[in-house]
Amino acid sequence: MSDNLTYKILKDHLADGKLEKGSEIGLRIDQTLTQDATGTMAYLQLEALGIDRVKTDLSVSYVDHNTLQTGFENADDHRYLQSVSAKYGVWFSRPGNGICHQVHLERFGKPGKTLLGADSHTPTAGGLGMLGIGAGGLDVAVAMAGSSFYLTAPEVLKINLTGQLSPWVGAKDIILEVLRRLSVKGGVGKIIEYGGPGVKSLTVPERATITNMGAELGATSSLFPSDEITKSFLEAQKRKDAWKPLEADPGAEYDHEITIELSELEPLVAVPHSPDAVKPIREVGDVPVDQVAVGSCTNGSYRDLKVVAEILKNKTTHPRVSLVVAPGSRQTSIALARESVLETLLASGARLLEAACGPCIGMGQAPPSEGVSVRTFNRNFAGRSGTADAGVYLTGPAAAAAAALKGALVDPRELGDYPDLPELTTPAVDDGMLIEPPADGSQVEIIRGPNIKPLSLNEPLPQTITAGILIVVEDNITTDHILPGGSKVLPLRSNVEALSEYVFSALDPDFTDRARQYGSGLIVGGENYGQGSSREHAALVPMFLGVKAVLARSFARIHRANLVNFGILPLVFRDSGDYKKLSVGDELVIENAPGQLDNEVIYLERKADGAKIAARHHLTPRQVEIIKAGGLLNHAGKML
Ligand code: MIC
Ligand code: SF4
Repeated sequence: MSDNLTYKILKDHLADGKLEKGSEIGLRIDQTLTQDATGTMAYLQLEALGIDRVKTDLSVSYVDHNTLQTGFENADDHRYLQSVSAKYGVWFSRPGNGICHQVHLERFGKPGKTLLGADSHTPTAGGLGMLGIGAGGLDVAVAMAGSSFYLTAPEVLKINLTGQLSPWVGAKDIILEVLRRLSVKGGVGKIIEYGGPGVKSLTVPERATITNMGAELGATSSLFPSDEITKSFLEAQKRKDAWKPLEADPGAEYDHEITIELSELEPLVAVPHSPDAVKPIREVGDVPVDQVAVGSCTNGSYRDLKVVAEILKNKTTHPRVSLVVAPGSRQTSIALARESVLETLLASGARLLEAACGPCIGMGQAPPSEGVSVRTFNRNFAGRSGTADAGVYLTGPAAAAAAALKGALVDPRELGDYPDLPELTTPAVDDGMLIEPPADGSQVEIIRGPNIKPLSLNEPLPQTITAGILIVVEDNITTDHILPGGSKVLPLRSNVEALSEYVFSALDPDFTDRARQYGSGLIVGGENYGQGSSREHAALVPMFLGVKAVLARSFARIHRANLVNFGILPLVFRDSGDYKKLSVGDELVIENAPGQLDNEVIYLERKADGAKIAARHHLTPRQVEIIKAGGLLNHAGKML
């Protein structure tokens, strides 16, 4: 039988279940990655699982999110992560070494292997032909402990790339075009495979820009084939042994197929506040711009920053614009210095940041009030930049540089000839900031700061759930709404009680008080509830506040899995009109909750008038057991 690339890799890693679209399968995980914002919790969970050493081929712990050290908390967490990594056999990428996805692509990724990461942009590895999947920290901890990772066998969407990009149009415009066509929920339940002749014109970092932002489509993963271009990338990284060719069989079948003719694309932008609000820049300009930010796991490669430097060469940024540049990896920073690109950037007025997530997650560089920020990043959700009323526009690096120069959003083609960009043939490979774990970690002492609090566990599912509606929210609520990032909140990721003050804080400042008052609560959501990041804290902290169920029109994949992992029932309205009938304060009762889970549809009754709401749980038998146990940690503890 002829397989597509996705099913080839899935087949190779199938550990449990039947590889049939729509059914639950268990996958063998070769590699894992964590970052510091999700990692502290993930390693606390790993410790609780009681193993001696990770069972994967390779696991890496990165420090890239919480690098702004405004108090002891982040630095303490880094120390914890370094010690716990050594103890359990995990590589440690020190703060300053770069963003997990870019460093992993450069130093560790392998075509045909599986990577589970505690970060939603783990599919970046798909640029190498590696199946990267984002998940909650607990799922990653369980995979490090040697268990399979469970997911629904996906549909596969093929995106055929034909023709060649025009000057001034780049990889970012390709993925923005996909977002324009498919929307932020267009990828849910799917893996996206890129193919066609246009693939050959894209380097690995460009492919990684595209697979990275597949996360914004809600896709489970995105994949490019592994070819001669992949081979030269790995050779340049001094890792030629990691290469193997990999592509779909001739005549492979797909569930959906679309074609993008690259020569028809033009410079695009996602306007505030959603990555799928995509338009041609020429239709949006001239918006005055206050800040331009270049970098992130989407566009932090050498070439991305080189384009910006070439455009700004011998010029100074516009007086109203603050230009910040954060390379994606230390290797990139070193190459930029070596090739004098840094000199050009600094001479133009760029403010240089360390190789880390930085402004992308609101770790510094918040724009001014009502400011406009043009960013080469992947998310422009309201408030994520750290300024509640700022508007973030997402573009590729050439358009970002044009905005920095002109002080307004402009079509970069107005700048004239596209600069000549010779390929960097010798990257600055340097693993000096990667610490290999000792062969025997048993004597390593784990260092815990006072901000690291013990894990919170849920109770097993009770017979009867009585819960008050705490909030009713609209469609496409992101995990940034549920639990914000930023320099104030992120340092609390290992302190659930302190974090609980911030749940839904931007949408409803009384949420936490109400949750405490009710003791047992329920959240009502619209479509695609929980899109965006993989942060399991968006389930864990509501669980801590007594949330028992989320009743929504539909869910984003990772968040739904996180709810299950923490014993919160993810319920979908059977009759979506019922959404309108519910309000804050309504008390709902689920009688015989464990028993009802045996049925496809379960019923909630409103106490005040006896009105019945029907909901589907879509839980697999394995997930029902997890919910009954009060979460995956309780359940996995029993299984391991
Ligand atoms: C993000 O881009 O939102 C993050 C911060 O990288 C998150 C992870 C987190 O919240 O720690 C993600 O995308 O998963
Ligand atoms: Fe970091 Fe931003 Fe990428 Fe998330 S999206 S991993 S915060 S650079």
